[in-house]
Amino acid sequence: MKILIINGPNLNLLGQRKPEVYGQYTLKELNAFVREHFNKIELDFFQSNHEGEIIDSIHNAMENFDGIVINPGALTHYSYSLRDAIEACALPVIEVHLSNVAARESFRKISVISDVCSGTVSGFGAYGYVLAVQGLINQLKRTKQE
Ligand code: CA2
Repeated sequence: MKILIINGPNLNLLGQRKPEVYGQYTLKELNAFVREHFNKIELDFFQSNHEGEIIDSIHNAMENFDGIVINPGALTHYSYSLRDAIEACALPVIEVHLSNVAARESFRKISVISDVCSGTVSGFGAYGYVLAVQGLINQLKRTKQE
């Protein structure tokens, strides 16, 4: 089983500012934390500050991965191109956020991708990525059995 984990704009800054909101881990540490929970699953990690590169990575994932976990950063709240890419890709996609977006500014309460994703995890910090990957694995196993 192969899963792609995508992080969007500004998530390369993790660990440098706002630890009270986004936690202490750098992106490298976050990726290592997620990886150490899954030794039997192939995980690939991609981060970009550019919407088009993220969309390209979703298109390319169709050939090479079984599913995607994505934290699209602020693209979550307004990117219809990202939404279209997720809807068009035949893979299950789980949306993840480090912070509890439902408890923050009103623009963050809006996600234009949630309804084209298979699930959303929000507010559990780095552990949310582990929950998202585990949820995706369970979903993939269930659909294989059907
Ligand atoms: O809670 C999340 O994971 C977010 O997706 C993070 C995005 C934010 O725009 C979403 O509303 C919620 C932003 C990531 C910004 O990352 C920073 C990291 C360190 C310092 C400043 C920003």
